[in-house]
Amino acid sequence: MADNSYKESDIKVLKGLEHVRKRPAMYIGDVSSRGLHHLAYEVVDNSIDEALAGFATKISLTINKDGSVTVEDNGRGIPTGIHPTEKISTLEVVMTQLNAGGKFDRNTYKVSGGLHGVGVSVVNALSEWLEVEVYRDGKINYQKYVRGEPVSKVKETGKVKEKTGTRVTFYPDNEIFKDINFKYSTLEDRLRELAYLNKSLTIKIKDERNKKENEFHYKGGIIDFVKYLDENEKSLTGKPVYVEGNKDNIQVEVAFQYNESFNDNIYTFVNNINTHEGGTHLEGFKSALTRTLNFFASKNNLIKSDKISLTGDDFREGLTCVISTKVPEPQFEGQTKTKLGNSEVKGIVQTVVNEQLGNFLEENPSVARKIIDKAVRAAEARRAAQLARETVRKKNSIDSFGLPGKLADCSISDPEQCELYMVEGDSAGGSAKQGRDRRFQAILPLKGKILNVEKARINKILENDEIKNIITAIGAGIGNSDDFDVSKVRYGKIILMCDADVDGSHIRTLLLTFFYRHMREVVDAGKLFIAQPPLYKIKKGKQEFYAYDDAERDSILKSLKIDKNKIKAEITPEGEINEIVEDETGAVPEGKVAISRFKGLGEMNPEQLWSTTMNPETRTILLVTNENASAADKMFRVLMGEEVEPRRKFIEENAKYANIDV
Ligand code: 0RA
Repeated sequence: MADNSYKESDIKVLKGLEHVRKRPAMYIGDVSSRGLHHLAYEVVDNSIDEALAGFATKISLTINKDGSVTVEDNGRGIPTGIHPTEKISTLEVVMTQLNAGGKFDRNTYKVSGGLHGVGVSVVNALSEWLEVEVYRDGKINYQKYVRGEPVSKVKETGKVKEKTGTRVTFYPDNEIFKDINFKYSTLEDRLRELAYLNKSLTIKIKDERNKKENEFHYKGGIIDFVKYLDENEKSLTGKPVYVEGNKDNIQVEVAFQYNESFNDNIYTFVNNINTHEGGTHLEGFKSALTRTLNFFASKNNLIKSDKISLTGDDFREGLTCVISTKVPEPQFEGQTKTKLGNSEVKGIVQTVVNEQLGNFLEENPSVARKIIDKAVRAAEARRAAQLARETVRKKNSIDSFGLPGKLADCSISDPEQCELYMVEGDSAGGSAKQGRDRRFQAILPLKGKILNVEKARINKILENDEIKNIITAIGAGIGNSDDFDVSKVRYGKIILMCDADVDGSHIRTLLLTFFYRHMREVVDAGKLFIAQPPLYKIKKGKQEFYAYDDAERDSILKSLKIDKNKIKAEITPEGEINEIVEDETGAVPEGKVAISRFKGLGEMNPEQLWSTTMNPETRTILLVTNENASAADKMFRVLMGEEVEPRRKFIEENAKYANIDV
């Protein structure tokens, strides 16, 4: 598809779907794995619209053995009669014409905005093939398409009793998408979220490739969502507080509770779309929460010291909240078009929360006291943190350029070209300092395990030396919008380099937790990466090879025409083959082969570290992304929180998929 000779001026008007194939990113954001999954969401969204209109109650998604995806609902079915102006089946119009679905206005709260609601025809255009079956008026109607073009007319292929609905099966076009492999867990996270947001719906997911399946139906809706997010936390409020209301066709639902952690987690949705950047609904909630709780506290004389004033931040410590709004004509703003702009929504949310939360506090004074107590402790910690921040700042202005002594900085000053390697251990740090390209690569060695920020308040975090070094090396502050400025980050890439063992993965998780909780903008900006050191070195004569996993090791052995079962090898309990046959010069005699497993980065000399893990020409680094914020949040809480049992279970269930080796 990539046609480099194409210029805007060459072709004035492209027919709808042709344009989708020329410029897929304009419709689905990008053609990475993210865009691929967006295809499935788009089809599901059409079924969700049918549910929001009051007609569908069940939706199922199946990843088929061949890698195609089927989405089926029990709605009215896409109309199949002849379209009044197009003179062909309406089904064909909906499937092949851009934005045709919109003309029907099936419901007030369409899932549209941002990249949502581009229409099922976009999915069709970007699929190698797509089949649709409509169950309506006692008949089955069917049509197939190849890259968006029908290969036959709409045909009646059978009869049904009672049954109505729509079934779409599509196989993404690998001329458009490099990777057409759907990830079960990614789709599962989104479908679970949709089931929480639409309490009358039952959503099933099934993976025919490996027989995984799940079914989601939550009678309690977003109340259940909050409980799920806080599954491993102790609730301060007993059960979530729930408020709802509507005005001028705008519907508001909020569920929240407090737990004993120090994080705040507020998820906001408009017409089922996660508004990552917040907006007017969030503003309305925050201001009502602060006002109502402060009012209750002062009315009941709950703040003993007059030195303390409680701010919004204090009232959000330990808060887990889901805000779901339905807005007829949502305006989306912000960088990623996920910020609600409609100003009228703020007042509506504010009124609903003020009134109903006020009543709740009056009726549950002991819960109210607990919330206020927690906020008071948060305020005290916030004051201590301010002092700690000032000492960090002062220390910076005294040291030369304020950078930590352990940091070996790079010489180029343009941040975009620079990389910061955060390296586990002083010895690997030393090798990295010698092996690096000092023009653009900086090294910050980290001593042992950094503080688990999941279990510490901000003042304690700021007292930690290792964390202070990280903050000053990055140079953009710490925390949310006010205290962190992503434009000041001193490096284009921040690369975590840890050993490929249990301790290494623990340290990596601690670092990821720190970035996720306290420098989320670094993650969102796509600046955080994980280095991939090799696991094995294979030597034959003077030749050396590196393998990054077992499969690569085996394929190297195969290309050297060596049967791994025939080498006289020692296989350790970890499954490693350990036969090292080197002479005093370090060479291995021809025919013989040496395989060694790197136990840690420190075992590699500077040249090896450079050529395998740091040289931009040859290394592999993994970008850390945050696809689904609530799923990521839950993962960190499970991995780093207080409770041991859920952690063990999570790791057992995910070790195969998530590259977490324990
Ligand atoms: C247009 C009009 C009508 C339904 C749909 C589209 C529809 C589309 C999809 C896509 C997936 N599932 C769907 N279910 C329905 C309704 C027209 C009518 O019957 O009045």
